[in-house]
Amino acid sequence: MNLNQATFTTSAPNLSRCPKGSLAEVAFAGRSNAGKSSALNRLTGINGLARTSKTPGRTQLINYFELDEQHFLVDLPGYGFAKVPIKVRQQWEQSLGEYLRGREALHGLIILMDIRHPMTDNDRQMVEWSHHINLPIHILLTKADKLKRGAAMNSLHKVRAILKQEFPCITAQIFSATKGTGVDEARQTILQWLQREEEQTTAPDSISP
Ligand SMILES: Nc1nc2c(ncn2[C@@H]2O[C@H](COP(=O)(O)OP(=O)(O)OP(=O)(O)O)[C@@H](O)[C@H]2O)c(=O)[nH]1
Ligand SMILES: [Mg+2]
Repeated sequence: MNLNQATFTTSAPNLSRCPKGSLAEVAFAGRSNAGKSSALNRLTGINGLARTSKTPGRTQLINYFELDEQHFLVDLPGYGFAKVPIKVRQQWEQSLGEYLRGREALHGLIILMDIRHPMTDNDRQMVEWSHHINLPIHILLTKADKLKRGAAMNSLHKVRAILKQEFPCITAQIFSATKGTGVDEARQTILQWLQREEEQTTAPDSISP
């Protein structure tokens, strides 16, 4: 499987409108403006695949990108955008909750946080919620190019220290869509999650009588 085969499939307003035939998918979540769409473009190597914007809150739908008919990358709407009306926000939180809890094909969640201010209250809520439902999580500390190497590593160590204490299964790395920092590491995690289904479906053969 290759991430650079991604093509836009559909935009779904809620769980019931998400594609039916998905066996495995990896979703990207994070605050508005954290760099989800930029990361998707960088990781697939396809400029303009996911729309990026300087205006936070641009992506309001669950955007699906197909790798093949059964494997998808998913760009989720950003959270924590204060200017979104409360009703819209509540509706979105409900849709997001339904998606995270109810989507069997969801094999892992990439949570993106701006490396300059990671683990905001909203981020923590997202992490706690996803962790609670046993969803594998990998954190990308984005926009690492905005900090000097030492400061970026400092932020990574701080986040890792929190994770070690509270969420030992969750991993984190630095990332820059602009410079390409951390792309290989992130791709490895995503591909591993996407391929988990095949391992599970082939496993019973080896123990059959
Ligand atoms: N310097 C720098 N800027 C970045 C990076 N990633 C994203 N940006 C910028 O941050 C802004 C937001 O990026 P998006 O990828 O649209 O963010 P998003 O998380 O998809 O935002 P929403 O869809 O609104 O939730 C854009 O102006 C990007 O160019 C990065 O690695 N480095
Ligand atoms: Mg976006």
